[in-house]
Amino acid sequence: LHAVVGRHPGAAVRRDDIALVPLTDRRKDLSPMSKPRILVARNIFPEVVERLSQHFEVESNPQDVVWTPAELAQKLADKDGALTTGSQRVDAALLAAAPRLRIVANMAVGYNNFDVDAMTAAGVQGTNTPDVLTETTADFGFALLMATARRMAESEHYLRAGQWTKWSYDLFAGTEVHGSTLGILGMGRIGQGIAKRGAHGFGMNVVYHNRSRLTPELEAECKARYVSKEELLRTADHLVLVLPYTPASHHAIGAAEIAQMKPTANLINIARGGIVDDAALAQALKDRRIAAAGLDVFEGEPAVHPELLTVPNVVLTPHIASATVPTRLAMANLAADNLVAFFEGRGPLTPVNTPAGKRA
Ligand code: 8YV
Repeated sequence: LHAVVGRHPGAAVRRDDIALVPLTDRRKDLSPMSKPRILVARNIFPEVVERLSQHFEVESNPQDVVWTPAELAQKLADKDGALTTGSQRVDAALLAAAPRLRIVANMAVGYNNFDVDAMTAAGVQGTNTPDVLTETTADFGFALLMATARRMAESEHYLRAGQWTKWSYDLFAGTEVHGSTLGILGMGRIGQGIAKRGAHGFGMNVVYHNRSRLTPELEAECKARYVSKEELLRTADHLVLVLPYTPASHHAIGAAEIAQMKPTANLINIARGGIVDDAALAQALKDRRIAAAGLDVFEGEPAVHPELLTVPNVVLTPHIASATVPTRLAMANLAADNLVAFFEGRGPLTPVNTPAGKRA
């Protein structure tokens, strides 16, 4: 409850206008034409929050508290829009608790945190941040591939632990990158970026599998050949996962798929936790059924399967594939631009759904 003075804009303030009313009612009463209210659900660049404040009444989260779903619902009870990251779940229950909410702008290209059908049915617009992170994320995918193939994390730990006493012919001998076969599962923009790096930079033979085949022009640009998932698993020396996480891609790589891979192969996941069965992967790495893995994403992250923390032949990074300052800034700005464009009536820039109806 907040003490409120002057319930009618422009009216002279009288002592008996002072009332204790809930903050939401107060704002409604004070200015029916007030700016839309926006929640910025995680701490982001202050300059982007500042820019949003020029258009909206903003509640931000500078302490970067990771709100529970119930806390998030409570914060959204009086909001017209939200800027989220991949860690806030937007589902029917949340939407029911946020009757004014009209748009959720995700600061991520992936939007598996959205129940898109529930949003569409509720008339809530969703947006994401494609394109601005493509090359940065492809760079990281390739970096993780290299680090995994050439055992960079494992060998660094060994050196730091003071275990390096002499050269030996097979000390951390890894897998060849140049001239090898690069397999890509999921051939969207980021997959294509990785394919180009592999084909043009490292002379790799690129094969891919995707729900739909690329045009002949794009296949030529990427020097990539379309194969079945079985052939991809069987032939890749380095298998990179860059597909969206959906019910259909849950555990797309499990024990059965790993069993089809070469014992010398490396598996790289920069897509989403849950696409790989982490328990099955940890067991396979332990048993050396594949050579190594590079993982930027995990089932149930930020928790990591305890077995993955004990096996040496895995490179683990904390979901940082898009993490360069210019790219994260571009992502935050695009999410903000989506909110501004939407409330100015210009329509969202990068929508992920077409809501059935409109919320008032
Ligand atoms: C984000 C990502 O950092 O864009 C994505 O889909 O996975 C990352 O770039 C993460 O989702 C936080 O929003």
